[in-house]
Amino acid sequence: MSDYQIDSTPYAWPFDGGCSADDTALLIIDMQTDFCGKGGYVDSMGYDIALTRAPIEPLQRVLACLRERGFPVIHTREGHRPDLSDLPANKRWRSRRMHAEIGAAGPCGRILVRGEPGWEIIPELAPLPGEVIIDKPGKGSFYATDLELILRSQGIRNLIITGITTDVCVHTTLREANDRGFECLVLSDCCAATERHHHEAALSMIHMQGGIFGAVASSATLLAALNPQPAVRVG
Ligand code: C5J
Repeated sequence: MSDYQIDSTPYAWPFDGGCSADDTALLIIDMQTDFCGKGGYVDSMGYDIALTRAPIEPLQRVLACLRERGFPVIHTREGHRPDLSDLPANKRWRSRRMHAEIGAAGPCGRILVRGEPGWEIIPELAPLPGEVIIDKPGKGSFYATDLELILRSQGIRNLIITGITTDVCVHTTLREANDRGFECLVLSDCCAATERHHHEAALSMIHMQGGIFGAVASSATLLAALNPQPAVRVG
């Protein structure tokens, strides 16, 4: 497999020179109706879903390119069991205060409950048969899931991280992954937050201390690295 290096900041990613479909996965976090669809959880809390929908188009381009090149794709879904036995009381209390109580009926079914329409991944980014889907009860994709076991079993060392929201589930997953020694690249326009300044701050934090959690690039930069232009001969 060919090796790629991405012209990211604050360093060229990955740190050790190159990545390929053998050791690198695309992780798409929580692109569910509840986070970016009309009548979902984020919409019910009163946020502007134009922000959380912005990554859909760039993500479609990245997904198509990485699928074509054989990179593993892993999707996550945040949600709780229908009996809410895995829903912490403080999470429920907070969501109730925001008028979007987890487990309550809403326009897209019961909010953030597994199997409900709002919990589904949006059709624009639907997983293909055979792609891994991680169901998680929390913000981090490693907490109470088999994600780490799957990554280690497949020899994945590098993660290209995308999805929503940048400051919550993306950042929590990024930090969990970094602590476990996974080398992470966050695609800036393939993520979004419910507030633009939180998105910017979350991306900025990744750059601290020489890339404390990894590196950041745009989808265009990633795609340029994956589709190198042939050199033009002059004269
Ligand atoms: C939140 C998420 N924001 N996917 N979840 O509650 O970021």
